[in-house]
Amino acid sequence: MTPLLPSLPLLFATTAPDAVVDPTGALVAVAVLAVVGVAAFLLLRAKPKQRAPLAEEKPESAREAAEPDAEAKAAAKALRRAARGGVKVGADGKARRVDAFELAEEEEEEEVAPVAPAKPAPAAKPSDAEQRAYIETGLAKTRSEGFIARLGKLFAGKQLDENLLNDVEEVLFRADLGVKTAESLLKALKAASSRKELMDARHVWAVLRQKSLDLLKSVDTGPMQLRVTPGPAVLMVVGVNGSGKTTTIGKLAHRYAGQGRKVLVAAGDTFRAAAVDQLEVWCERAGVPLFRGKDGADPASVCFGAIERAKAEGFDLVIVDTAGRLHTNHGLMEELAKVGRVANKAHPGAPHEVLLVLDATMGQNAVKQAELFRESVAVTGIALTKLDGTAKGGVVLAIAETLALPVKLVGVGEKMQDLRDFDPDLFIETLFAEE
Ligand SMILES: Nc1nc2c(ncn2[C@@H]2O[C@H](COP(=O)(O)OP(=O)(O)O)[C@@H](O)[C@H]2O)c(=O)[nH]1
Ligand SMILES: [Mg+2]
Repeated sequence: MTPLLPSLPLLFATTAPDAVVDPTGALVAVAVLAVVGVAAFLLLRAKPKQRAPLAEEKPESAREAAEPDAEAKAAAKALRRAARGGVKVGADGKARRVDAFELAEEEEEEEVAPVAPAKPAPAAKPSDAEQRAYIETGLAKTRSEGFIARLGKLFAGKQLDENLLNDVEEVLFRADLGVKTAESLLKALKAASSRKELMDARHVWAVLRQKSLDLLKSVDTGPMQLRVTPGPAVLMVVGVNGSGKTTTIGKLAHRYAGQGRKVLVAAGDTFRAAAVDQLEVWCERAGVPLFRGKDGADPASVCFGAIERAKAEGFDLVIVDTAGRLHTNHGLMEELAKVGRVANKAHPGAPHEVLLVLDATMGQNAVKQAELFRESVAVTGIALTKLDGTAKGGVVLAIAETLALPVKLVGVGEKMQDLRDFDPDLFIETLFAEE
């Protein structure tokens, strides 16, 4: 037996040395661990209580993002805050606790704070560089994918000869320039090449540029005439659905209101309820009032009412939106003609401008639409929209040559400021700019 006894501690020493070698020490260690554990447990439980107001902020704001009803959410939040008080960061940057009463009072003050009425931001006149940048954006696709790109490839490093002229002819006739414009440009090139022995790319571009500019200047381009005495000036906006009438009206309202003019918009597209709502959004953005008739009202009566109000209240300008589609084209054209007649009855001389909105992406179809519209209303100018999204920028030339109508405005995007006065020199210079 005895030889076994000394070996017992040894045996335990290899498996659990401290606990068994010194049982008193082990007991002390267990007691210390227990005390530390209980203290830590108590501390952890106490922590959320101490930081209650801050700890609750987070889940609350997470809920805010998910809750759809903003007003109900704000009211509930105010109640919760008022009930428990909270923490505020003062001007000195230090946090301090505030009681429920103080917080509730502050919340109330915030709610009744007056809201400044929406005022249109002044529409600053764009600088030359800005104007250039916009037109470059508008013509980027025509230059990189349209007829300009195709012509560029043909001329690169070559002299103009009979073969090349045949290729040029094909490109011009396939472009959205219209037959008349393509013929005019080709004729100018042939005439120039017969006068000159050799014509390289530079000469060819110069001839095309000059001929195109002459075409555009053959119609009376320039800003719209919208200052009349006695006022208001009346601008009627027509065009097929989706061409960009409402958007253009919003942009124009913003522009003229920004120039300090008193603008009233008339919701004459009574055919679609959604059209009036869309126009209302644009008017709010532009900070101008909208004159709307009853649902399904006669567009001519809306136009009449708007002009009467404008006369009575001293407005400078009335912009009249119109429908773009009825059951038949004939019905639409009749309706537009009537709106024009009634405007004239309400205010002799009105409408002072009839702006036809054409979607540039429609190319030659836009020209056909214009031919139809001008049979019923005396179109005075074109707003060519969506130039930014198309390679069919050449349609500007077709409009001048085929319709002899001036392009007055170009739309180069969907934002408020994306509408520019048409500048023929800048347009042609940008279109035919050499790399
Ligand atoms: N990219 C681009 N989109 C435009 C332009 N003008 C209008 N649009 C868009 O064309 C669509 C139809 O415009 P809208 O004003 O409702 O046409 P309406 O039916 O003639 O009143 C909308 O999605 C507009 O944002 C423009 O100049 N450029
Ligand atoms: Mg519309």
